[in-house]
Amino acid sequence: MADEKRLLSEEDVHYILRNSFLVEEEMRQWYDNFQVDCPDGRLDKPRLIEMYRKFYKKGSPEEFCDLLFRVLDRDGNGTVEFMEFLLALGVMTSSDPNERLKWAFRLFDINQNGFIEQSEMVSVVSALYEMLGRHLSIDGEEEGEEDMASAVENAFSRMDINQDGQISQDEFIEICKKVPRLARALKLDR
Ligand SMILES: [Ca+2]
Ligand SMILES: [Ca+2]
Ligand SMILES: [Ca+2]
Repeated sequence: MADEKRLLSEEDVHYILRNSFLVEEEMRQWYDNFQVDCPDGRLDKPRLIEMYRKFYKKGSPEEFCDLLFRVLDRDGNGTVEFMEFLLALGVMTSSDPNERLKWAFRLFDINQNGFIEQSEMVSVVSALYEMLGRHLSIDGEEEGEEDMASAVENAFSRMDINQDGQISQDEFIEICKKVPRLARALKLDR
């Protein structure tokens, strides 16, 4: 516990327990993992990419990590502190699908204007393609890169319920719950 004070104050611990679905034991476990990967208590972008490379050996996770890092680094100081990491983790492992989808929405809303534009969806999906080595399935079938644009267009228009050319958070959450296969393809499902 003495060591943990470097990364987390008691106040932080209470904040996370109050605001996430993590229990204290899980938090301590993640603390140990985080410390192995990031001995200085901070995660920078190259290290995040390194972590993802271990899981996606055939793909290139750089682009995706770029997008992910932006969401993880809440205060935008260029590194992900353990606290920020835990907050994201708390949401991603939440048992409440609304919380998980709200988090995913932020990943898609790259310019943070509160809506997902089609170009943003293309960016995120193509980053996923790159990471997975171009084996992403939107409608149950494996698709090549040339199909990606039309698959995204299709997904986008299904999500854009009021057809105003952009996807609001409500539309996003509603359709992801209604069409779990779509959510799965976009890696929003666990
Ligand atoms: Ca930060
Ligand atoms: Ca946007
Ligand atoms: Ca809309």
